[in-house]
Amino acid sequence: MLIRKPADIRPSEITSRENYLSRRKFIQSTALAGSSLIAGTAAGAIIPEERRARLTGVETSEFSTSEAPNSYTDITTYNNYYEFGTNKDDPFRNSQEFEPRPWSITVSGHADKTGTFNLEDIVKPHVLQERIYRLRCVEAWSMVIPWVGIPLADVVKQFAPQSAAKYVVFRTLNDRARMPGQRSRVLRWPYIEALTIAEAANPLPILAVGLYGEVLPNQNGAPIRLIVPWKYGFKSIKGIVSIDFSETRPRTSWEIAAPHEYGFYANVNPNVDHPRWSQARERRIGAATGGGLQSIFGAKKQATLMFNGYGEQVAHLYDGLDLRRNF
Ligand SMILES: Nc1nc2c(c(=O)[nH]1)N[C@H]1C(S)=C(S)[C@@H](COP(=O)(O)O)O[C@H]1N2
Ligand SMILES: [Mo]
Repeated sequence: MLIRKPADIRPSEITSRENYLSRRKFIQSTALAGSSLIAGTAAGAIIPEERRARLTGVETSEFSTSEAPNSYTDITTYNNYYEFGTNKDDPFRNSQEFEPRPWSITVSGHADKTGTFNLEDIVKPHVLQERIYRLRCVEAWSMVIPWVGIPLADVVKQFAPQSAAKYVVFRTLNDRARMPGQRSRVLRWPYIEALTIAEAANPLPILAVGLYGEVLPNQNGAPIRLIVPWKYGFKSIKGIVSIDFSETRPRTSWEIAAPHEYGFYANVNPNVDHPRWSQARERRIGAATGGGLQSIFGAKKQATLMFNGYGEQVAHLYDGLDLRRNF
């Protein structure tokens, strides 16, 4: 009998999406029953280097949606990652040679702990969590994605920001030899994104290191990327190499590219249209079309929710702010 390491066995080989969902329910119910076998250990997260290796000690989260996740194929072949090209299948096709290890992150600015840290040392103190989140792209499509990651708020705390730190600024790797899409001037490189310190302290944002219980694929932003579920997808920056605690608000990538179309806040808002299209509805990638005429014209669109449905957790962050002006 051929015996393989767990890391060599892809979940797609051993489980269908339906099995994945029922296995999740099982994990949730046993976690509720107080099993410490499945819950993450205090020893902390370890991210294997091998592609598609399974992550261990992953806890579930109260913040996960119960909506059915998109398929692994949808999530890993329909991507925006302009560092690897601008077509939806370019990141999948052009990122396979990318080596996301070794990886370090430089932390700078108004914080007690700054310097350059190995990825492992940043992630190790934390317990991995699965967060099944809706992702709403500014292009009016959406997916449901089972990320694995660590709360951004905990990572921010780890570096002890000072009172002068008003924004947390993230940058992607800038290396046109490794990221062929950077030879094009479609965006100013490196990709840059930022959150206010209050947004970064909210429990929802995570730094994702995994997908579907496995190590994060390159096209989804390996080895580490931000996820901010109430904002348009472009805030969720991939391939992060630096975190800066800044007193001033930077101009972010899409703001620089088209300031009248993309603002700093980028909160999902069905009431504020993009200048060139409506944001009221969205197309769920991979949604069943039901056949007939609908399958010819594509899946029916569904209503977009204010703050992508996460208003209960985040609306208070914008009290008194005119969201039409601060788009
Ligand atoms: N560095 C970088 N991060 C990025 C992008 C990008 O082009 N470069 N695209 C953004 C956009 S527009 C979206 S919708 C999400 C897509 O994430 P996914 O491909 O993992 O679904 O990544 C975001 N993060
Ligand atoms: Mo996007």
